[in-house]
Amino acid sequence: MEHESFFSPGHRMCAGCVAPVVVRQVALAVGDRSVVVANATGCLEVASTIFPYTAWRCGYIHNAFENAAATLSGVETAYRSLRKQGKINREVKFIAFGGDGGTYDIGLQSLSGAMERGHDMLYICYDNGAYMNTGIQRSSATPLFADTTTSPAGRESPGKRQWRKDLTAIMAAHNIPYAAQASPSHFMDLMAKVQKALSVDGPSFINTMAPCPRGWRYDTREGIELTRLSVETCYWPLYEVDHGKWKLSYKPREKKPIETWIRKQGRFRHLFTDEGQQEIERLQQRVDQEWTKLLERCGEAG
Ligand SMILES: Cc1ncc(C[n+]2csc(CCOP(=O)(O)OP(=O)(O)O)c2C)c(N)n1
Repeated sequence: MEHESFFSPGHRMCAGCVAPVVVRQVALAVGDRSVVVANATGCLEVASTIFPYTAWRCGYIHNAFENAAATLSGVETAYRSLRKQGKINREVKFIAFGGDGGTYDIGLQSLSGAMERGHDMLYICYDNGAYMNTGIQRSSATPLFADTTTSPAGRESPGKRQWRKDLTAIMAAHNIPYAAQASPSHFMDLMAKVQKALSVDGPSFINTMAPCPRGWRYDTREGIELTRLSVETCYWPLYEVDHGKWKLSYKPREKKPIETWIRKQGRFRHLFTDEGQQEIERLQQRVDQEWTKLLERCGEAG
């Protein structure tokens, strides 16, 4: 018999939003194991728990924007104690979901603390590249040159001026048993990564791409295609760091130019002018540099 997913349809995420696709894929990988989910404030939480309804068919905690990992640390510790006392006999898995604002930026210290203390939990960031829920403000995950409400493109500025923070590498630097980057376009890979992350003893982290039609300004049908192009252009490479060992999960047969990914997004429209060509080249150079660095880390260079 098919198990019931811990995330039900009928939530109120926007049409074309990829975050719920990610959660469904994670739920498929989890199967019928018992889970407790902690969810940082953000689109996923706001649109899936509109009182008196909820899309979550599991133990679910909504907490402040910045402390999903800290909250889950406490719950996981209480669980270990109750298990020791023989008051709980079944196995429970702990999963936190946070957007990039709640993970890369404002929740980073609580996440870092939870990872360093070694709590047995999986933290999943659904990275849509901005604070989408509150009106598309830039985050440290926003790509270089993207137009957002707090990094507006115009005569004075080409959009966001910084490259995105490499959060997956920062998590790997915590020397946790498992860290990975995934994309729902490669769902078998994403689900295998969730399985691995849940099987390790201790903390694990998965960073997954999750486009937002409002913030990226794309046709609602194209969300998954955009995740695929982010991987094929090597803007969002798929890899894992399993007990310290870096491993590439997927190598595009032919690396596509970054232009194929940004052309489909309204937040980069300002680059498609004569002057913008220079910026597109800078973007390409940075993607190439980061890709070479990753190949070296994974022992795939040359
Ligand atoms: C300490 C604090 N600052 C700001 C807010 C307002 N706030 C709620 S959700 C949100 C943005 C969430 O962005 P992100 O984590 O990227 O998730 P998304 O909405 O994009 O899914 C902000 C700024 C808050 N709730 N708490």
